[in-house]
Amino acid sequence: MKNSTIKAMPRRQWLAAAAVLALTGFERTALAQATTVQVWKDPNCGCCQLWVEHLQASGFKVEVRDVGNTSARKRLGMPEVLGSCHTATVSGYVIEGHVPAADIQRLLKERPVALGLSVPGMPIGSPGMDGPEYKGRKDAYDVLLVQKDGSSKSFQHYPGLRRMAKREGLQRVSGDTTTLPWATAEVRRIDKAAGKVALKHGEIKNLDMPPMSMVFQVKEPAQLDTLQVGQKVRFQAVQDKGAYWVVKIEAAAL
Ligand SMILES: [Cu+2]
Repeated sequence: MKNSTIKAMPRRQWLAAAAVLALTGFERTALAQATTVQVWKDPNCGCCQLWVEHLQASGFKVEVRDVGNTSARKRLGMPEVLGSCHTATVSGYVIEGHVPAADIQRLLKERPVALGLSVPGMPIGSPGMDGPEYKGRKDAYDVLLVQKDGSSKSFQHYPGLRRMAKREGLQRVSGDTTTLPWATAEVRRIDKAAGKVALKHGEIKNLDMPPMSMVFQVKEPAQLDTLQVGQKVRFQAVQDKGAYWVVKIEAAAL
């Protein structure tokens, strides 16, 4: 009878859902292994590499393009304001920044209509930004579900492990740079055409960023003219539009 066919549908769907839930961790990993993630990143980005390793540990196959992510992000339609240090694609979705593998797996399971996921900036405690140098610190952040028109909403919230009050007054965006503290660094790579510099830097107090190797956009690339790889420098940096910017950089006093 027609009626029983209609009634049987939800049950069949329920059984299919139950079958997915019944998969063991090993089987889920095997499913993920069939999935390839393509990642565009800068070769000097340490936290990007750690994120790649996080994906691999979660069972994804990862193909890395060490050519930077700015043009890939633009081509793939991920808004710059939601930008981070690396851009990826997986099964027709765009993944920007330090998105946890679990959220990518959920995205691929639920397959919502969307451009993809983004974790703008580089929140400490997100996968790849969770090394020993952060001493277990976890800041609150959202994984955003991003639509093709650039709109976004929270896909998953991570509450973080400590109160944010202490971080009030941090100068994260550009503004008055005269009061910015100086940080020290060694120049690792200079890309004047792209307006970028890779720095192995000490603590950046106003960004609450511990010592690490990072690629920065440079507000005034002419400042790179006199610098050389291996040189000790001092610099001031801000966070703006999902990227880290050097607003001033110069040779460190000897
Ligand atoms: Cu990063």
